[in-house]
Amino acid sequence: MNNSNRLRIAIQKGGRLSKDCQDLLKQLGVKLNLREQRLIAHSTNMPIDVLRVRDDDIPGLVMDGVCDLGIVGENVLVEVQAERERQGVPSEVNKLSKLDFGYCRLALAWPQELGARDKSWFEGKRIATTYPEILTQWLKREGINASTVMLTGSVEVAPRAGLSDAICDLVSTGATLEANGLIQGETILESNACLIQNKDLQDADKLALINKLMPRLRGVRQAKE
Ligand code: PRT
Ligand code: ZN
Repeated sequence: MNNSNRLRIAIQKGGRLSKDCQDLLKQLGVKLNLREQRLIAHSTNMPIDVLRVRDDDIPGLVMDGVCDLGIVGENVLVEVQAERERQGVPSEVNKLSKLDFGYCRLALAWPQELGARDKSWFEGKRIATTYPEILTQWLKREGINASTVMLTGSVEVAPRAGLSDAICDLVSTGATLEANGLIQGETILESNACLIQNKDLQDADKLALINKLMPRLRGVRQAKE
């Protein structure tokens, strides 16, 4: 558990969500002394410490109470949750808010030369993905028997490299799929960044600080509409 009396927030260190997270904290009035290489940034005007880590680590840090809050893509949250549930490790969090950045969808895709295909084509196929838990649950729901090939990067080249028949990957503009000669199929998850809280957080001062920040967050979101 985070026994420090400062509210600890986990955000992505370097990646697609980093700048939006830093901008959001600034809009909430949290002043940070950010030094590039530092794991922890201390706020200079509020009892807040920001932990900068890989996005994949954020749900676990919040679920285990190492951090009180975290900002992460729902895609990563759902994947980690499913994995931990399967392992019987605590996997619940309080989802405080959806955020207005990091939008993407997790979608199936296959080589263009195959043309249009429906879901039944996936029967018996190998699908490369960074999200095996979400994909496996979807395949089960759809009653499709297919195997997953776990890749943490370069998923879009897997069919061409002969590693898989199809892929299940994050898409935002669709340019990466197109550049790799892939057709986009069914979306299996829509995702935004979201703000999560450790579900056992009881420290009154921290909860009071969160209660002070939440109306500001709603204000920031409304101003964007
Ligand atoms: O180092 P670390 O582990 O922290 O970062 P990472 O490399 O795992 O993640 P990163 O920074 O790439 O993405 C962080 C989060 O941003 C993701 O978990 C999503 O919630 C969100 N996000 C939003 C995206 C995209 N859009 C996205 N387009 N994450 C990845 N992509 C990739 C996708 O995997 C594919 O390679 O972008 C490519 C497709 O983009 P388009 O525009 O060509 O369709
Ligand atoms: Zn990651």
